[in-house]
Amino acid sequence: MQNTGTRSPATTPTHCPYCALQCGMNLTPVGGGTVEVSERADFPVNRGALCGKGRTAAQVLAPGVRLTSPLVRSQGGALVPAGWDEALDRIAGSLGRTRARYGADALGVFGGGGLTNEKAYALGKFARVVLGTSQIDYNGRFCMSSAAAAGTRAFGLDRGLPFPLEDVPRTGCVILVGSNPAETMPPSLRYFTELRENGGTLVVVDPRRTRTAEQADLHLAPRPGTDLALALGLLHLVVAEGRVDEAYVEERTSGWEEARAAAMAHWPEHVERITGVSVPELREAVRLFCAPEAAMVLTARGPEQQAKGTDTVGAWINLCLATGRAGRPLSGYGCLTGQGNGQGGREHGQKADQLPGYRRLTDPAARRHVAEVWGVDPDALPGPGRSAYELLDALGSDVRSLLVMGSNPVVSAPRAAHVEERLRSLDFLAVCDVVLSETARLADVVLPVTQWAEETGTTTNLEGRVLLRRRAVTPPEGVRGDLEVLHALAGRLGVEKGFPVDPEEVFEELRRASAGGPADYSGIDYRRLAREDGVFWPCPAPPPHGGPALRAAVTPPPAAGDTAPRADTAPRPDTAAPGAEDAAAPYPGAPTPAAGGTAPHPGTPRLFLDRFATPDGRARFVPVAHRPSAEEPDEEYPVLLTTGRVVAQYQSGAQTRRVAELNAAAPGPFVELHPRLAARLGAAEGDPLAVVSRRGRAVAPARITTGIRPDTVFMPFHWPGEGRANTLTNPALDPDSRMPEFKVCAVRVEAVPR
Ligand SMILES: Nc1nc2c(c(=O)[nH]1)N[C@H]1C(S)=C(S)[C@@H](COP(=O)(O)OP(=O)(O)OC[C@H]3O[C@@H](n4cnc5c(=O)[nH]c(N)nc54)[C@H](O)[C@@H]3O)O[C@H]1N2
Ligand SMILES: Nc1nc2c(c(=O)[nH]1)N[C@H]1C(S)=C(S)[C@@H](COP(=O)(O)OP(=O)(O)OC[C@H]3O[C@@H](n4cnc5c(=O)[nH]c(N)nc54)[C@H](O)[C@@H]3O)O[C@H]1N2
Ligand code: SF4
Ligand SMILES: [Mo]
Repeated sequence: MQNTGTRSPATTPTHCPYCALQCGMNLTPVGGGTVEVSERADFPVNRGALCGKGRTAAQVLAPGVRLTSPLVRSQGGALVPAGWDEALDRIAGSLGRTRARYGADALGVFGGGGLTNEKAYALGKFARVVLGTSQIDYNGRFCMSSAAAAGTRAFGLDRGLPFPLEDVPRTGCVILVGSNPAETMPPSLRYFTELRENGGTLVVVDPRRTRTAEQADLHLAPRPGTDLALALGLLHLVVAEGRVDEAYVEERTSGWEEARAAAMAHWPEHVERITGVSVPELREAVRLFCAPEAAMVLTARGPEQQAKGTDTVGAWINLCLATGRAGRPLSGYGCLTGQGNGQGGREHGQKADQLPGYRRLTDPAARRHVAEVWGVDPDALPGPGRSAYELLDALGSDVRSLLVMGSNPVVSAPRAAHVEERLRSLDFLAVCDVVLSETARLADVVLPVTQWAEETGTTTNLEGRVLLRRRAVTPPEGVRGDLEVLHALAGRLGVEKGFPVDPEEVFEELRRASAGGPADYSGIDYRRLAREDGVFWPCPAPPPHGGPALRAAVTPPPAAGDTAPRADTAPRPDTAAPGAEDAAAPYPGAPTPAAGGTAPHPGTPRLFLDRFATPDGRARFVPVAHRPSAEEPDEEYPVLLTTGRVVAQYQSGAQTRRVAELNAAAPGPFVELHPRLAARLGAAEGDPLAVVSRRGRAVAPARITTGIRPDTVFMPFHWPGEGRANTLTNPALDPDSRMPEFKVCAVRVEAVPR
């Protein structure tokens, strides 16, 4: 329950716009357009703590910083202010013409994991129902998609953390793999310090001695791209040292023999040669992980953003399964998602292969269910489209027009110079953003939208906790919400109904669309979210599900006509409530609502305690073997480049590069390198270095530290221009998740004469 305590009446409790922790904060307008951010101690995830980005987030609400008028490309080629009607007419007219000429799949949509659940849901529906295109994906593909693929493969269900963060300090050991929460989620560091205060141990796996690694009992610094071998080496030792939990493996898993055989092929000495982590260090990690009764493995982008990210996460999951550390109290595998709605953003249909409720677009039952909620013919729903990088790569050829909502790929996509060139080759680009991002600068039309604090909506944090972000301030003149944009474009494209502008109305429809799916939100509503500290999905509605009150909210199908693509012509009778299976637990073994059927479902903070979400209830081992990165160093490109984040900037920097305090703390890109490599190059601290890969060249000052492997350089990716890390990165994709290999490519480093 929220303790609103002594808050002033003008103060609104809400959540940070940025990362997946979704810290609670209070916002108070204090006049003159200024909004004050203050501590909100009652929210359990951050208990009042905020990082610098959160503390300064309200500065981006100021009219001088953000967009307040639509912009259209003039005859002379400049972006000039325009009215909303003109801007919307241009977008709808252009999309309609492209579709008439080239077909619906010539229209692309690129969404974002920062969008609320309501926006992500409406965007996916807009693409499939209004545009009729299969070509939609989003930046979350660049984020946690490998963990999602591996989690689904092993457990039958993907939710970032299968337990709340509050469990972390109470387990015995945590292995943090390629995760730097000291910089990427500072308030969460407390969970790891408390773990150690409670006698637990922390193992950090990172090629760099990060601020997080400095807190660890054991820091393993593998060569970038070798986590798969590392995890296999640990599993090998688990077997060799007789630490397999045979009873658990027998009772709760399948596929152990094959996975065991694969691990046995990875001798510790062999793993040491691949990873650079010594055999004694491997043994120590196994000892720390296996000694206590409970333990966890948490991964983030380090092992996931690899062309073998899915198998890599699979290898860490195998380690958990062999030792009985999944689906038991205070034990398990989890992925720390990244963006504000990194979790919910992947559940409700902006991903190329998914429908709301985390349903698969290729599943006929899922298509029937969602088509019914949308009032369209299931056969009219397009199939799966291209993944994010493949979509960007197809711009200007197969895909001629693009709508971007909530991403800045000019800075954040791999092989960014190529992506920028593809964006420029489009017939038409429309961007909805709060600021004039590098991607918006290339657009034919830019729509200025309202921000987090100016609108209500839900997000789902890294724990699977669905939260209510409340509107706290009035938006400036001239901006409109993303939902209003979709409503207006749908109307102009002939779909008058089904795109409400009220987020609660959208959420009510999302509930029904998600009902019975893996990510079932049907038991959650705004009233409940306003009372509770969030509700963990799955949270099915109590049976009898979908009684008259809920069903009455079904949005009528869009009127048919040649501009209403693929919509069912005959309004569907609002047939019987969904079958009994919809009212049942969202997956076999999930907690069901109390008998009697009227008590609200409490939500599911902890998954898999009784069984996994697979058909037989067993977690699946997957036999995986190490393989090299898509690009290994050679004579021409002898050094490994890895990329990531610094505490004071967020993502492409579109928002945080507009805050003076953050720029002072992190003014620009840099190349982190070891003194030995620096000496070889004759480079001193601050000297400009050129980093050259097969895709391009970037220049940034040297930052010399013994905290990085001598064979590796690191660049943060938050800046455009000369120091853009993504000019260099390799778009080699994971075969399962289609994740690009942001975390490893081969480069050459050269001193640049000043
Ligand atoms: N300040 C800040 N916070 C953020 C964000 C931000 O942009 N800025 N973004 C948010 C988002 S969307 C995300 S996804 C999260 C990301 O959160 P993190 O995953 O914690 O962030 P990264 O810096 O991308 O990567 C983590 C670590 O992986 C290491 N690493 C690099 N290569 C490898 C490798 O091959 N193996 C291993 N094991 N480790 C490797 C890097 O050295 C780095 O320290 O942060 C969220 N929070
Ligand atoms: N080299 C390298 N590249 C990476 C990564 C890496 O580790 N290394 N990490 C990858 C990861 S994990 C991620 S998540 C991506 C993120 O990369 P991006 O997708 O570029 O992320 P953001 O900078 O958050 O972009 C969000 C954009 O949407 C705008 N925006 C914010 N809120 C809203 C809203 O409500 N509506 C609308 N319409 N717009 C909004 C912001 O102003 C911003 O321009 O980068 C990836 N790129
Ligand atoms: S940790 Fe994340 S959610 Fe919390 S204040 Fe910082 S950016 Fe915002
Ligand atoms: Mo991310």
